[in-house]
Amino acid sequence: MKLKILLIAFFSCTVLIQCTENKKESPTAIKKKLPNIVFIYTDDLGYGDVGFNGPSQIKTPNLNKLANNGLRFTNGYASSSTCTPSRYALLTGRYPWREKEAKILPGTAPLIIGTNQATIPKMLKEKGYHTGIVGKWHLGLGAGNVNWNEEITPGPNQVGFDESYIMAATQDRVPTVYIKNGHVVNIDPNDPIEIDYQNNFPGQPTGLDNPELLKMKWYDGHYNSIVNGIPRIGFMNGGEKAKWIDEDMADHFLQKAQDYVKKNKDKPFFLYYAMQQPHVPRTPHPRFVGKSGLGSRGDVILEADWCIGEFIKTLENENLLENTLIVFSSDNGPVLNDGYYDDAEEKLGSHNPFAQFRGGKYSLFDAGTHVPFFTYWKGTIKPAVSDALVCQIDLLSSLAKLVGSNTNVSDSKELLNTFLGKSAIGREHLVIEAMQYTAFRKNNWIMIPPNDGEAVNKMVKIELGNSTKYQLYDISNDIGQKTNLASVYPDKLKELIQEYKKAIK
Ligand code: NG6
Ligand code: CA
Repeated sequence: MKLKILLIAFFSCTVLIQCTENKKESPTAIKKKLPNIVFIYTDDLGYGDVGFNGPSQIKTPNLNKLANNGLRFTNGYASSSTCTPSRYALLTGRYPWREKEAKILPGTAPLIIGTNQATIPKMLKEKGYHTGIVGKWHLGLGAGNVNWNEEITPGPNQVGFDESYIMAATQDRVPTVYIKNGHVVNIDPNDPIEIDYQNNFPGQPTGLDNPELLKMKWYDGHYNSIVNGIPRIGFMNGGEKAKWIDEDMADHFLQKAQDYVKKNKDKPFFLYYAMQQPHVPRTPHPRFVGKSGLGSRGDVILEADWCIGEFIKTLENENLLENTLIVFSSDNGPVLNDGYYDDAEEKLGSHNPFAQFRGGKYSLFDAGTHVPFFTYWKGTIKPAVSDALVCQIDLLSSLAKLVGSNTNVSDSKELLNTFLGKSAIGREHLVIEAMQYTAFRKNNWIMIPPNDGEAVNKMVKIELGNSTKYQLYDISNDIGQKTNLASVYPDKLKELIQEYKKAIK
């Protein structure tokens, strides 16, 4: 009997202690401890497109203000020189060349992130965060043969996002609709959506057959279904009421990002704001048309900068700026004509999106992956410039450290102090990917192993960095990768080859 009483007393105490402990973890307490985290991610923005990296003909005052009051990285990298692989690495912390499906995806591709895989939003969710994505997804949806008129799953909501408001792939690929938590917005059961990347639907005009219907002319690749006078990649039928208006997209995503912040400001939140600019088709809102003097590519960069300014105002007005870590970067380097005639080349003038780097989007050369990158956290990160080698792939482990999670993916290096400006030390080396070929940077050396890829993409006029010979560049003296030193420094070459082989194991 006595024992029974003792046992009951013991268990009651344990329950009581646990309750008090749980109380300590109340939402308000979590909020005090953990900062909000926002990624602002642009699409195809070059190192030289922004004012904070040096002279740019495009005025980016909002970005400059954040970068100059934050920590600007001069050696910040995307994992890849195209979108899907970079986004895959950003969210999962896993090198994209380890996943054969991590390549530019059509709008009908199945989800390429495993629902059991570690992701940043999943890791943060486990730590009490509310997680959201607004903007470009491009990591596949569903498990094949998606019915766009029903719930589309798995997608962002199955890999860690509590809320999602996305476009499926790219602005130039069908379906040209917004998808909210797995449902096409404004879907009309009487006008069902059908998507096909091989065959057109009977009677539907295309960019190839109906040039008279186009307000933007295609140069390469974009000659399938016409939406809003713009020819796209892939065929789409139905869904008239659900189609987005390209010129409103920036305002639309901005509004959704602002709404997300206002709705979730009382919990720690993670927002991945994946902007569509300056990817093609470049469709600035009329308020920005002609404002850059550089054609629509410049105009949409002005638009993106404005959106970021408005978004920051929301954080400010909600009194969140001092409790929010902002990370800004781009998914890959710049490109001028990426398949439409839009004056990006013709009106470039003296503007240089590529900065001093060689190559561009799609390239193993540095301009493919060496991107604008800064962190900003008012009152916590001191204004500074860091030369540390960092990559977007490192955010998973670094944020895990920040929030006290033990999530660990070996490709993702924990560099929290580097991202917060408390350490100048970055990663020792990095494997770079471009169209599924790889290169290796160690300190200031870049080694490109021989491959069978083409040297130049003639359509976009970009050198891809491929060669059947070994290439070795010392970017401390030759940032433009002009002189191949492979035969001058055979020992250095050997060293890099060995370490590269170890890294890709
Ligand atoms: C290419 C498209 C290009 C762009 C790119 C993906 C052609 C000729 N080019 O295939 O316009 O959509 O894919 O860009 O079709 S990314 O930034 O999403 O990786
Ligand atoms: Ca991109």
